[in-house]
Amino acid sequence: MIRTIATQPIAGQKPGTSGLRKKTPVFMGRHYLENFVQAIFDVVGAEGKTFVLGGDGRYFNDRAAQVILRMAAANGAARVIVGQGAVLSTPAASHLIRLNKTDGGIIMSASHNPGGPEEDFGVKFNMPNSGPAPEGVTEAMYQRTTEITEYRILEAQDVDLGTIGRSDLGGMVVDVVDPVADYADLMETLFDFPALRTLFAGGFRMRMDSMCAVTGPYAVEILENRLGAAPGTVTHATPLPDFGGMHPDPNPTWAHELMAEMMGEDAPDFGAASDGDGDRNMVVGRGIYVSPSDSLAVLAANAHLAPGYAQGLAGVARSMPTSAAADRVADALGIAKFETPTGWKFFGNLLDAGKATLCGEESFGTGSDHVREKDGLWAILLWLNILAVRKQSVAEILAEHWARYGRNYYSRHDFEAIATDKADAMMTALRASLPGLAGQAVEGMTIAAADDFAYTDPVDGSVSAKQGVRILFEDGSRIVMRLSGTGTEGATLRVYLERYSPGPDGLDHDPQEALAPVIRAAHSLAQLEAFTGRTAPDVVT
Ligand code: G16
Repeated sequence: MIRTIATQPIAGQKPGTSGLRKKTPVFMGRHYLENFVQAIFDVVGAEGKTFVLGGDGRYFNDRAAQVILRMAAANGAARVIVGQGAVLSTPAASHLIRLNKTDGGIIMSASHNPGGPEEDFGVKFNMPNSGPAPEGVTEAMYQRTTEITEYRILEAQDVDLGTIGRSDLGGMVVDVVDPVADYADLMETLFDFPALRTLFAGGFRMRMDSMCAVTGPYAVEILENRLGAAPGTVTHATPLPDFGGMHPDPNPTWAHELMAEMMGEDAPDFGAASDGDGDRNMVVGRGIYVSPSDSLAVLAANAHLAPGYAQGLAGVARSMPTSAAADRVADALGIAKFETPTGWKFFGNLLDAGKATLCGEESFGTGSDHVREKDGLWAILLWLNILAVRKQSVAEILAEHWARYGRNYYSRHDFEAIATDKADAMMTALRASLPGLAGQAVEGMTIAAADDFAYTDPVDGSVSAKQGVRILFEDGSRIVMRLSGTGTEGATLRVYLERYSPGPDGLDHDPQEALAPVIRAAHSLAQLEAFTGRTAPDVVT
């Protein structure tokens, strides 16, 4: 029986950088999930449609899936394809949308944010192109949540999501599928699996930290089962509802176990980590950390070594705060380059239009046109393919890269859980100061230009303004500041720092040392301590 439940708008259901993310108790509150899901269906329409559903397995994932399925049935959906156990990594969900040509999908994840009864939960909608809904669509969903008066839900028992197979839910088909198989098959089409098997058979050692999150089963299947990496290569391989208390964010701060092993004695040849929902990646060589911006540049320069990209790249896109290292590669290759706002959704049109093949962000996201999400394991496999062909270490590949293109020293400093009014006041003052900055000297560097990044999508002409403050120096150094759109507690200030060294000397400094004057300039220009009381970042990437 379909029930129509009276409800009222709930304030604050505005999707951020990537869907709606809130504290789990908020999401579990009366009508909270239901209102948002109804708003999704009201905007995209459910009648007769097919959707994909899955999540990163965090706390409340299983219950939320049952609610979403009953609401999909009540809203007239024809079919929902669900990952077994209601689990799908974000890139695997994106792939299933494309593979089955569905009308989109709902992904339950708060990505790299911690999970658990007191931590974070999230829901986002992906379009039929399999990418995150663009701003126009998420804004319409938000508007709908401000006027909602009722939602529809089927009265029914839980669907068995633990068993692969087909069932019926109030006339809607529910197909429970293996979450890993199709994704792993896709990877086999892109990379030289025989060469990777030879690499591992030759004693190549790898450590993959799945951080008790969704990539565990994917990484075990692909790396250990299909490629023959030693059993135990994948650590923290069992996904847990609270990620074992870990913060499933693959960066040097949170993936410290991996970092310690890779910097230690007898380190493996290659290390990698992925996040809560499997779309982020961090790669580390023996004794050397690869910044995400450098990783994008190296992948762009070497992608043709993998079969899936042997024909070359149409273009490379990066988010604005990501370093310009990839631009130098694009220029050398004579291919297009794009600079978009933060948020994977901004790459969708470029990928759909065939303008960009590779995309990447400083926030540990890298991907290609094989899906419309960033893809952690994909990036790790592309690195492995490059290592297998070049037969060099990560350190050697980076050194050669910098020698050829110069080095964009780069770091991001995060200041977390700042009181929102203080962070807003700081950004307002900083924005107000922008017109007068050009020509000023700070820390011995002269400011060439300062603005607030605005983006006009080259495909559909949509404009996104206020995407981050940029302060550009005459020597090519750069400071970017913006407030995160994915946090759930106060405001997170992200300070992105970059300085270019053309080489041949000065390519092997510690990034924090190389960036020291840029860091000091950022603090003084934003009056960071005066506004926020903070002097040191909580996370450095
Ligand atoms: C999301 C987005 C990314 C973005 C990142 C950080 O990643 O998909 O495009 O770069 O958040 O965004 P912000 O700086 O606004 O916090 P994920 O992995 O959390 O889905």
